[in-house]
Amino acid sequence: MSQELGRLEDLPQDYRDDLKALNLVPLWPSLRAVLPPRVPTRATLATHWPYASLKPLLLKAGELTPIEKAERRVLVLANPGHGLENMKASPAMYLGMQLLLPGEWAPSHRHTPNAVRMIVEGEGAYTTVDGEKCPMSRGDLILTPTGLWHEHGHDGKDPVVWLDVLDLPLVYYMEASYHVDGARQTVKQGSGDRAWTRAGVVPTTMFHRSDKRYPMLRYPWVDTRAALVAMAANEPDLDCVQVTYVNPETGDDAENILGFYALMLKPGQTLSLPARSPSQVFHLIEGAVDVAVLDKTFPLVEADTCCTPGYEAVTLKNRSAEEPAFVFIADESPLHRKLGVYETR
Ligand code: GTQ
Repeated sequence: MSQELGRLEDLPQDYRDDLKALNLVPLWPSLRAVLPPRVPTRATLATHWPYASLKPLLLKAGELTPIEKAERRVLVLANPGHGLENMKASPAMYLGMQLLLPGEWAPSHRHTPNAVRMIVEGEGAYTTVDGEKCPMSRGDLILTPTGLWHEHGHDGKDPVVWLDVLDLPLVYYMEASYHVDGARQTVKQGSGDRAWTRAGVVPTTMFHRSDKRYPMLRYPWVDTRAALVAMAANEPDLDCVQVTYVNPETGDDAENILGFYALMLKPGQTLSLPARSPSQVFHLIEGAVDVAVLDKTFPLVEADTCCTPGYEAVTLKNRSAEEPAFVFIADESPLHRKLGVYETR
């Protein structure tokens, strides 16, 4: 039974003043707000960022602000429900579209928030993470986990754009967000995406001593896409053709706080995802997909991004009856699971 509770105004002013002077606050006027019945209060609004409208503004930033004046030339995909200045897509997720022009250099640094990059368009750029040079191609996922040095370079001819996904809002909220600048990294031999080329056979640990917490930093899209296509062909009745980006040594989520997935929708398929506690981000790599949540439907075209609040069912519909569609998903599941608040309804 939810009963009307006393309001702040019900208390005598002198009593309220005495509380305030001692940094004390009565709970009961705020109890229902912080513990609402059954469903949490969510500031996250379902929001769509169409790439076609964002891209000219990102290219304009390339003219207006030289890389030296930006360090990272990024337009943040901010959720209006959280206040644009707070730079959140959801409580724990930050999204940014980053532009690197041919010949530009984004210098080495490391920071406490974890990041990944989903490459949106352009060839010839690379990011060096922990000494590993990772070429960037459309659809590739590249990790820059907490504490690892990273810098971006571009030897190609055309602008390169990628989507940054960071757990910055959470780490900032924890008062644990900071960065350190560094010198240009020396590129080391070997790359994780060559060491772990096939699921099922992994380098023998006795001979392949990986003392790395993050052994695989780059997940090439050609491999991820092929895995999804093979999965769909192997199990024609499987509804949710989805893979999780994991640490290939442990099988754990690739990073600690946010989860990353790739989903294939078969031609004409409609997929209903149950209401789950974490917020989600959908980025369309290939095809044409409607994302429906609450009273909104976002008609995603390639390179579009949208986010949905937690505790709501989401329906994905492939608008093409002929071609499959491929979606990159980021969510807050690892965080919710670690905190013990993860739910499916
Ligand atoms: O490329 O290192 O979108 O440090 C935000 C912070 C990108 C990056 C962002 C960053 C980076």
